[in-house]
Amino acid sequence: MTMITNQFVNDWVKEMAELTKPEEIIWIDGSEEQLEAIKQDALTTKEMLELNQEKLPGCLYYRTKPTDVARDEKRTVICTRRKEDAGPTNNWVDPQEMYDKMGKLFDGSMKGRKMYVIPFSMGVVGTEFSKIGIEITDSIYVVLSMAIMTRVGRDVIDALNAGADFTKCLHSKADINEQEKYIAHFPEDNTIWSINSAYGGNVLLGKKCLALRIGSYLGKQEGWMAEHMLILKVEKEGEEPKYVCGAFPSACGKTNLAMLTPPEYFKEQGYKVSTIGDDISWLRIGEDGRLYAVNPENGFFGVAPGTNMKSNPNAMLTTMKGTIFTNVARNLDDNTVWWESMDKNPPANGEDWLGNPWNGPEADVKGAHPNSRFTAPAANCPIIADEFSTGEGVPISAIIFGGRRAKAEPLVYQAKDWNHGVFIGSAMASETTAAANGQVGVVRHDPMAMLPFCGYNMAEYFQHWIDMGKKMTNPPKIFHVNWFRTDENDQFMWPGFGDNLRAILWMLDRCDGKIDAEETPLGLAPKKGDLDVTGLDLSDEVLEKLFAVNKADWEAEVEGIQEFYDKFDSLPVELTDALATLKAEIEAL
Ligand code: OXD
Ligand code: MN
Repeated sequence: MTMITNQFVNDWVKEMAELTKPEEIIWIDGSEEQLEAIKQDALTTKEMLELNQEKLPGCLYYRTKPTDVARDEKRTVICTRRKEDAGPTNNWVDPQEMYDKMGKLFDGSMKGRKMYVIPFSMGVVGTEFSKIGIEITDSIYVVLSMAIMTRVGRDVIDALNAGADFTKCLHSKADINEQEKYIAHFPEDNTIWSINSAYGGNVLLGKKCLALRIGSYLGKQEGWMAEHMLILKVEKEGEEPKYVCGAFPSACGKTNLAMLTPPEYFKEQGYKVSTIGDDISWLRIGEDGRLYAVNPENGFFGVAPGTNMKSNPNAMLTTMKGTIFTNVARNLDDNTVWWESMDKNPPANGEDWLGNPWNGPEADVKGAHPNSRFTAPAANCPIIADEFSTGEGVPISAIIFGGRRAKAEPLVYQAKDWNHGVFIGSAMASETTAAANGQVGVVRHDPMAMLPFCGYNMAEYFQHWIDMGKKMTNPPKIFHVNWFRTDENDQFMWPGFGDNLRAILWMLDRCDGKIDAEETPLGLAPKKGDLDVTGLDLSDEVLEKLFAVNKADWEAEVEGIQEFYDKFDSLPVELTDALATLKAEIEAL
């Protein structure tokens, strides 16, 4: 029974049902009873398994096909009428060609299955930032995950009935045939089609597809920004809270940074950190000329391996209830989950992510897939900030760009101004991770950590950044960080995790104009003594190496940036000028 009186919605759902031919149509209103009944269906068919309900109440286990464990960038396409509107960094297909091709795959793909219609909102319904979508799917995993990751409920339906515009999202797992897997975006039609995958990043269409690819396109049209950024709140007792955004490529520690625990030394001084978002920011300019951010999501889709009570206790506690675990290992003794480095006690009576018997202490294969995930409600996070649930934007003091770089990139430096910061973001590179299919550990250019997520031509995206800067009277300061620099023995030199707060506090002091900085060819670096390293076992020599700007490394970097820039027909002159300046300064070293 439809609860929707919006004729556009009903017509579209009818059309999609005629195409996919499901046995039954179920409208999702987000009520607990409805989600519980659907969950029971998934348990009956064994699509999902229930975990130990005493230790992990409300938690479920889910496994994807071994060929379907990460985002598939080769099969992700942007379908604009003109190829140049998708730009040189996106896969492009003509929209009609893609509709025809995928239409054939969707034809009858839900025969004998239930079709779920999920009205959802990214952002709090009724706020300036909210955007509504409707995802049609034949996967219960998608229904239950969307109920965690987005806002699903009566108020979304009311907004649609009041005439709200919406993004049309169609998903079918079909036969999960990787040869016919496509994740297609039609920004000019506000439409997303995804078929033959059941991995979160390809099928939870509110996240990467709507909130970033379609979102970035809408942002360009409407004068706001959709970014691959966490949002963090830093408070010191008796002082105004400060807010920071950070863009890092997938699986480079955004969730850890977003939930960081301050070292004792800083706690004693009254510092407190809380989380607003761990993956996506939507940013708008406020009347006061500052940049305001919200997290449009409602949950965390985090990488499990490496998460533990030391590296990220807040994430561990977040996943203790109402969470879906995907492709992790199972402990068959107590029906709980395990992943690499969760603790030092892998289960002997276990099952790996492929479902094979797995004796953890003796196994020579991993128990969990490196890109195994938890899907957890943000409300579970012990340090979630109040501002998360109001959905009102928070004023951003600093934007951090960062990558995973063994060499070249110093621990932290500041851009000289907004445009220089845009240059630094555009020139970002990082080692690839297991979050996307393909080789791991290869350095690739990933501007603003948006390479896989920008829904239009990146040259125009850079221009949009420059234009946004012009509209702000008080823009955030921009910084670059690298927590991952290694020494001659390939050992990390910086402790990372909670100690990253030290770099953030230096940034905030810079934002407040409390301290000076040192000019380097890359930007503005901390003056000796300004980065508080009290209590760290870090020699002056190592500290120097963390900040070193090596001429040969940077000659190669400049060449790499030039090569990346050469992909574009034209780029904003602010960026090509900044590259020329950098080149000259490196040559002068
Ligand atoms: C993610 C990703 O899942 O970036 O957040 O892949
Ligand atoms: Mn991400």
